[in-house]
Amino acid sequence: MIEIANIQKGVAEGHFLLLAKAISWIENKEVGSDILLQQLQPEKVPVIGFTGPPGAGKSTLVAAMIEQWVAAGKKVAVLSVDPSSPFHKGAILGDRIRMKEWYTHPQVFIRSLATRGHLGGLMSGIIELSTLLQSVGFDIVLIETVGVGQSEIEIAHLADTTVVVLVPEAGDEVQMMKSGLMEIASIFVVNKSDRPDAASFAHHIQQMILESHHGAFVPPVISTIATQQVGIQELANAVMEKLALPISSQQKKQMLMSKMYQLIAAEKMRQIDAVKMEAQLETAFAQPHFNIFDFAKQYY
Ligand SMILES: Nc1nc2c(ncn2[C@@H]2O[C@H](COP(=O)(O)OP(=O)(O)OP(=O)(O)O)[C@@H](O)[C@H]2O)c(=O)[nH]1
Ligand SMILES: [Mg+2]
Repeated sequence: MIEIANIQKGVAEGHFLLLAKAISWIENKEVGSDILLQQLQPEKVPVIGFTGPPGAGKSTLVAAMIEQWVAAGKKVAVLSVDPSSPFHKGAILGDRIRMKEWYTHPQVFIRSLATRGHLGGLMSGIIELSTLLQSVGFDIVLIETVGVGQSEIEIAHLADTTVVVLVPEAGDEVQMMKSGLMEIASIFVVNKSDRPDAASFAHHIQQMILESHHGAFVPPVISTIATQQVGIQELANAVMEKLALPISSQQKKQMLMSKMYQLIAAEKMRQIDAVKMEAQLETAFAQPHFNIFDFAKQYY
């Protein structure tokens, strides 16, 4: 059994071996890992999501943000999530380079999560691990997700603040924003602002926000050049301003509800033996009046 107090002690001293072990333990659903989760008492540690299309510069931005917070004496944890497995290897190798100096820093813990190897689903894995990180002495938890589609929107429901990273040449992403990203973004970043047309792209995003946002909070649009540290201070300020805004109990409840759905769905799915189901399905499908709803009932 891994004791939370011992993980906390390690984090306080800048040793993350036990934390890494606990994470693998939770990921693999080892016996006793559920008890560890049930003992967690998360602090009010902000969870900040960075999301956007592959190669937008999320990791470079995250690395730059880490620098800001480390300089301010904070302990930072990063979960790097890649639901689109084909990019996975490349992304992690890239991150190793992009975040090189932070992999060994005593104030920084970085962990990559792959879709596979998560018994019970990626989303519930993120909920478990971010709650663990909030409970063992970090001041900030960052979640980087590559995504074009539903996954990043789901992840946004788990974060207190979501930074959507776009690049000037984004075309499809802007289309996609209309169908969901617009609602979940707390802050828009136009990274790679060293590229031509960056200013007009940022202006375009601004227009879209003004046209579609009806709430009291209007997400800011921040232009950055992550590789040159341009706009990083502004981004850090915007994140802090967003985090300082009060959250209604309704919003809190919604976040918890969304987490509950993920946890329950994952647990239910974990109980299903896919190999057995496939075999049963094969037999059932061969019958003349196969009906999927009738077949599914045995799993409800
Ligand atoms: N010109 C320019 N290049 C940048 C900027 N920010 C990042 N890059 C480069 O863009 C490439 C991708 O950067 P990453 O930080 O790995 O992007 P990412 O969004 O984390 O990528 P994935 O995790 O693979 O989706 C790298 O070669 C960076 O050096 C920028 O502001 N300007
Ligand atoms: Mg990355």
